[in-house]
Amino acid sequence: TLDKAKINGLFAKHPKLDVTYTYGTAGFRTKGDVLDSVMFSVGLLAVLRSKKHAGKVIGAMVTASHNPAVDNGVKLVEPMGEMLAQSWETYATVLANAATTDALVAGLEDIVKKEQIDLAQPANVIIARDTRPSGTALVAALTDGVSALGGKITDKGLLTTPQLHYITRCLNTNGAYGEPTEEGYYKKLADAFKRIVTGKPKLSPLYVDGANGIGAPALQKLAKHLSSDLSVNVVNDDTATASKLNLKSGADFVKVGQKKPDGFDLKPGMRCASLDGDADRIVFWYANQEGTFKLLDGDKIATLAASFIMELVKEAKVPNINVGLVQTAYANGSATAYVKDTLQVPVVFTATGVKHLHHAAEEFDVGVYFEANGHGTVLFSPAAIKAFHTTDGSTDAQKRALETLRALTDLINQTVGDALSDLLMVEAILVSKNKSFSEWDSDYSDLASRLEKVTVSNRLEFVAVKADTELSKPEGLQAKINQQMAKFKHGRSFVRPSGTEDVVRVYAEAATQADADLLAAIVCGIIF
Ligand code: 16G
Ligand code: ZN
Repeated sequence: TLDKAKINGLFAKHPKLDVTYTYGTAGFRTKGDVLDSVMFSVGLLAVLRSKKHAGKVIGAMVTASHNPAVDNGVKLVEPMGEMLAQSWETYATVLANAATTDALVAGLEDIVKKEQIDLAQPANVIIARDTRPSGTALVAALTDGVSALGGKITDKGLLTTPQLHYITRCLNTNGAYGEPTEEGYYKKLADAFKRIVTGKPKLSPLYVDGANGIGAPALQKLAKHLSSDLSVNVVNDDTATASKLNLKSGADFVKVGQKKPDGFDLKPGMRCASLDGDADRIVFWYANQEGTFKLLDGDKIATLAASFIMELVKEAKVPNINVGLVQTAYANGSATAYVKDTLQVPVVFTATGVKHLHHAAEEFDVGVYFEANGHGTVLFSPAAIKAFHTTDGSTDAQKRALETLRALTDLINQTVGDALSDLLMVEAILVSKNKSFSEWDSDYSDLASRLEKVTVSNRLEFVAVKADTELSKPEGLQAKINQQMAKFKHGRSFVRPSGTEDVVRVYAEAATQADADLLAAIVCGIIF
């Protein structure tokens, strides 16, 4: 049974504020100073989740990703490194909103009963945080929650989100996935990268915007393992000045604003990339010969990866490997057309949020998934990994393709989208194909797009359906949006309530930037 006195004693240190919390697309996320009680409740839930998995390690990551430095949040990681099972999100929300010990204990008992949890099982939790100042106290609050139910918690300190996912999986697979340490992570990635690029001509240096977050020191450490094989310069690496986190920098700033971050003197031909605050997103960018800023977003990364892997699979002559791509409504229409028509790879659409894409990608032998915002990875099925290891190549070309595929399965983070792993994947592909950014960019040209947000009185009145491409509510609104879309060449627009902010998002694309801007403005006007 639950030790109510102990729970009561520790809960008293983390009183619930008069705030309603929701476990959303990326866990709990709000201002760092209202999260103390939430962290405590997440600690409790993590213990139950671990017990449900017979004591396997559950990860807890304290981060607010690309949001400002004053924000924070937390998300739970399943034993194999995926995001928390969706069916448990409601439990998280219930516990976070319990204001009294009685309500909290009732909530816990309800979960124990519904999930038939054996409380005698052990519980193990690991926790890490990004560089936000509120992180330390929040880790302490979550630790109290774990202790309140007698669980064991290990603080892994400062890590990127994907590093915590990686370590969680390592710990639950007896090292089969790699060494369960930050060093082990760098070693695994660096070794796999070398297996692909060694002996091939090098590319010019890559300038990486670290968003003044945890990704900056992490990339510097990774680069040490790669000395001569990768030339990177980390810019925006000031993690000591908290307020600078994601400020006029980072993947989100660059993608949404379609402009370069602070700290760069962009010259034609320079190769650049931007990470986000917890290093699970990356976008690439450069200036063309005219000096114009050009973005290579998640869609471009996905198409680059899909086409490279398709080629390798053909060359390696591994039978019955189906390659598929997963996108969201935010994918540029040109990207989708290119994948379907030119690469001839099937495309599946899911709702926004990594967990949806991740699960859809698991249906393929090689499932490439990326959100346009730069969050994504490539998943290899166990059957595919086995086939790459057991197929004997008869020609040199076939052997090389097989070895590259094997290396890619080690290089690409299998748990979650990972900016550092994706950075190395893109570099490995560009080195292998001897491709410049502008050559990569010329695979297809993006339709112009615009992303806006609108503050409405109640965003929950907006219900998105069909993988976020249409609104079912408020009634009649979708028909009005359709009417407007039809007026523009290549016009497409959709509206969805944000899962992370109290706003409604509006996306529009069209043949020209002026049209995309106008369509977005019109749709904003309709919903406001
Ligand atoms: C979260 C999601 C991201 C999604 C974004 C949408 C994860 C790890 N992150 O950041 O995938 O693109 O939310 O935000 O799932 P929105 O709902 O506010 O538009
Ligand atoms: Zn992030």
